Amino acid sequence: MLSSLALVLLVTLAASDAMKDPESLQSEMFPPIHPNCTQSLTDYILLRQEVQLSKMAAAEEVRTQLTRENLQVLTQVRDALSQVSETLTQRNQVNGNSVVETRRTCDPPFTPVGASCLLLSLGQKEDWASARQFCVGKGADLAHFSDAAGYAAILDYINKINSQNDMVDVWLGGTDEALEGTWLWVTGELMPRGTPFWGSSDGYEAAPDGGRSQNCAGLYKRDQYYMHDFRCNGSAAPLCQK
Ligand SMILES: [Ca+2]
Repeated sequence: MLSSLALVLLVTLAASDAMKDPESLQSEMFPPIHPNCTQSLTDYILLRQEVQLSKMAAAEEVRTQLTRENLQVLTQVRDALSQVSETLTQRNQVNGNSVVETRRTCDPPFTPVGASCLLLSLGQKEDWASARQFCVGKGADLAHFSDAAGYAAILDYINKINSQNDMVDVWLGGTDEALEGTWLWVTGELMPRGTPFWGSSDGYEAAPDGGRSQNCAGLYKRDQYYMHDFRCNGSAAPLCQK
């Protein structure tokens, strides 16, 4: 008897849940913010958006504050650097030194490139020794560089001079004539090796790869002016530097 009563009670409760009206379901899913307030769903969503917007505004304020602080730090760094520069200038003046110009002035037809003056004689095609002689006659020598920045500056200059994109290779002041495999600049310094300086022949073996038959360094137009070892009696345009 007792178990029958419990069964009836359970069935009644289940039926009352299933028959809940949509409004009471909605108020369960989106309860009003205030118990005495009967908000519509739209009001509730608007209120949520308002809260979200005020959070975003607070975050924006934090970001603005950070930007202001960064600007302050950068201004301090700039002021400190100008102060150091001013002090150095004053010291140089006290010691009677003139401030060294970083940019060279070059007599035409040489062009200032970084700390040196360059001349690419594009219409002139001769062997390596003659090209070197041509540069020496101009008070210069065939060009050399020690790092990627120097190489990039030279490439930039060559591409400006060769704006017509002529298929002209360019001689550099580098050779392994004295000792096969030991590449030296005309200054006696070791030439840089590997990338990004030396190219490869038709995408195969990396230059320099010509052995005893190729002992002079140049920039190979067909390989985007990467460095290659050429036969010294080949023809290319002299790139002079002083
Ligand atoms: Ca060689």
